[in-house]
Amino acid sequence: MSSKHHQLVSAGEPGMDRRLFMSSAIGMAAGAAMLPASAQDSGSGLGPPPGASLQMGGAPNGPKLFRVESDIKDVEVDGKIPEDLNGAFYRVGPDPQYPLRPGNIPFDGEGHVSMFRIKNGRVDYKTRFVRNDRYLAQEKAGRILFPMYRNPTVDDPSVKGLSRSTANTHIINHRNYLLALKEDSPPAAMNLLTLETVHPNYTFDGQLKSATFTAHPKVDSDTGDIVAFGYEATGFGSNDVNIFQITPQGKMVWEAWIKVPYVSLLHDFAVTDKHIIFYVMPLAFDEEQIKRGGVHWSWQKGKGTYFGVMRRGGDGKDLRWFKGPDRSSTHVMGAFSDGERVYVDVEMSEYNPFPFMPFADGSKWDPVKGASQITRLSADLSKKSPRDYKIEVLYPGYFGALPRQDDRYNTKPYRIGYVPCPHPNPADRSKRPNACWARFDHQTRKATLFDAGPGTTLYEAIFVPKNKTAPEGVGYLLGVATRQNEGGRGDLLILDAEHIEEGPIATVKLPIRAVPQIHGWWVPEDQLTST
Ligand code: V55
Ligand code: FE
Repeated sequence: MSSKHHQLVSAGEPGMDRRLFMSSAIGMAAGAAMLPASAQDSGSGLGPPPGASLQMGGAPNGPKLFRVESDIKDVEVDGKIPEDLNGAFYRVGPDPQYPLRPGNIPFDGEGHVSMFRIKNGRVDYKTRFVRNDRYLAQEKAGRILFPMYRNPTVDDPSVKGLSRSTANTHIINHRNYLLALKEDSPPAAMNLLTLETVHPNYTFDGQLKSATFTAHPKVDSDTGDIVAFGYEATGFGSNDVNIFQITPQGKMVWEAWIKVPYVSLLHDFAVTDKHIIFYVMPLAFDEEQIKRGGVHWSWQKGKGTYFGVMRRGGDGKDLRWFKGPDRSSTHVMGAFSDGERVYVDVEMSEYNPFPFMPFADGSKWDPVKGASQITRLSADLSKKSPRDYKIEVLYPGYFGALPRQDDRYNTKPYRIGYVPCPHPNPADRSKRPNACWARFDHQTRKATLFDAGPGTTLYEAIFVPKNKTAPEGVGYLLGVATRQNEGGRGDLLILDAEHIEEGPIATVKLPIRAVPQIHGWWVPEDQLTST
């Protein structure tokens, strides 16, 4: 870990680390591009700027930590909750249990889960930390025992062998559990209604062979099976990837093993009706940096990218890698196969989208190169010898990360996607990053925009179908807004997903700020009450 990077993320100076974190969040740099540092404060997919006093506890001279677990019955609502919107909106994000150590990164905060339980026009709000091995050990010790992101070599000796999971990245439901996910470990299983942690290391009744489980499983559009993977699957730093499919009843019905060309942040993947697609990019495992006490990854310029395609249901031996130039892609919006062609829509930047992730060559982060755009990657499998994959920016002028789709279309051709973004107008873009949600229609290649207005930043939005059989994109768009001028207070916004430009149908007004979010998930009423 270079001393330079230590300076970048200093937990002792909340103003400093929060500012850098907030200027970037999840590859959100787009909005912050070409700005003075002061203006960059307000850009983020993870929340409001540090100036909004409560965000991540990041107020200058304010508390360093948030950690407030809430139970609020019948939260105030402006407007009217749609009658057909019944279920629960879950979110998870890092909320450090103790201040992050110097040199550590915001991805290492402990997972705090929030739930908006929506029923018959009313909303209850509940939040709980994931009480897994790490959380409980640190609670008992009264201090941090896992001081560095995905670096077990510097752990306190008392926790050797315990799961290091923060469970802070994504949350899904499976059988009667809510699974809190961190890609370096098995899931933590929670009770869907009480948010109690019931299995801190859930291995699907011992069926999970991989040491890890991705934060981005896909739901098969036809069967409802979960298709997922684990990387570094046979141990820390290993190049093995285990891919598997689990039925809604919890039975693992397929698994395969592959190797990656080099060990990288394999954060998401794509699944179609026929294919599994991985994307290996130069945010790569850095053994020397780990030995020096630093984080797991560094941006390693020149390693190139690999777009890997294999058939579903096989043994993985047919896997082919298509090579490409250095790029970064963290999240998939949607993917589909058309005969022997595969298409994967991703957020893509020229390089490292995270300013807090170190560069192996010591270079300084450039927000322009780190800015993501929705980009279509494709490869033609009918070609005999592996060649380059194709790269096409779908909506030039629009920047943003954390794309989502109607999740019923995870493995099928799809038409509509959503992404948090700054206003595409360049002047507004520089002033109000993450003030908007964009809705993209791939059939017309048109974008529509919800502009939340000055002083508001938006987290990732999720799509909720109006009912089980509603056509694609017919339903609601849900997500949390942070009101910077109200101490970082949180509002849940509910929009008509077909007309997001009309603004919220209902606004659920929290009296405090919402817990941070990386990703969110919707569980419909029938799946909640059948448990
Ligand atoms: C991401 C988030 C993580 C992580 C790796 O792009 C990738 C998101 C919150 O933690 O460990
Ligand atoms: Fe993610």
